[in-house]
Amino acid sequence: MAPILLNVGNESTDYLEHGLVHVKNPHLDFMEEDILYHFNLGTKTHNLPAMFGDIKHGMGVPSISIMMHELIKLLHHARCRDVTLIRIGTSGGVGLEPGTVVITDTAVDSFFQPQFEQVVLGKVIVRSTQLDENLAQELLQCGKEIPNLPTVLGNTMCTHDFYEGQGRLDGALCSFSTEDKLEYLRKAHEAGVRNIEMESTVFAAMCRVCGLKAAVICVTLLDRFKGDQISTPHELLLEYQQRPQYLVSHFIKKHLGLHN
Ligand code: R2B
Ligand code: URA
Repeated sequence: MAPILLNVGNESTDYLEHGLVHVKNPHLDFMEEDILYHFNLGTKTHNLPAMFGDIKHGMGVPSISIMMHELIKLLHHARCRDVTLIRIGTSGGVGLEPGTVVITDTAVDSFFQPQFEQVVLGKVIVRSTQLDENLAQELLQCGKEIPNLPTVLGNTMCTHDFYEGQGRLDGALCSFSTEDKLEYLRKAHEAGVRNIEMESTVFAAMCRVCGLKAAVICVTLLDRFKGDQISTPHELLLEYQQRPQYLVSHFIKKHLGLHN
């Protein structure tokens, strides 16, 4: 019989230093093969490190739009029903305490318009970025139910660049003054923008066209009125990044009736 190693309460965290993903199951080490039945993959039949070892998520509209095309086709082919998609991530805050979770009311472009422009065959197709209002309200309520999780509803501006495109003064190029930057952020704030990121408009537009209920939840890493550089300590950044995940897991548990 294979030895069973149970290391409860005194678990090694060496894996964290190597950046590896940890599975909390000592039995796995003694299995000759692990068949991932639902993915139709196995550790003997497939070279998983070669197939997936270099997977990284991209950033911005082109990356998420490619992913959304294939995800939506997957959901279609799999005949999934009543699907809800939630984009979670990080963002720069506009007049908010760092660490605030923003549930997107409307995803807007750099002109504060609720639309995404897709160039198709040399012509611009304009798509609405309206998200599901009831879902946003439900998520806001979930945020309120979690202690120490500052959550607000606001518009999210999606840009095509992290530096000049978000009015940063610290890029390799900068063609504007500090006052120009602050004026733009003030206008954004007046238009209801509470955070800035790089994927929400195309995500919202594609979900809407395909009839998918969708929401966007991003934590703010800094207040852009106060600066551009993300100098928050690493540990705190990690904690911030978990906040949208907490909120979504609370929402899922409520829906599954697992919440007490
Ligand atoms: C938020 O953070 C990333 C840029 O740092 C980008 O993917 C986004 O939307
Ligand atoms: N992600 C962004 O797109 N902007 C920020 O300022 C922080 C994270």
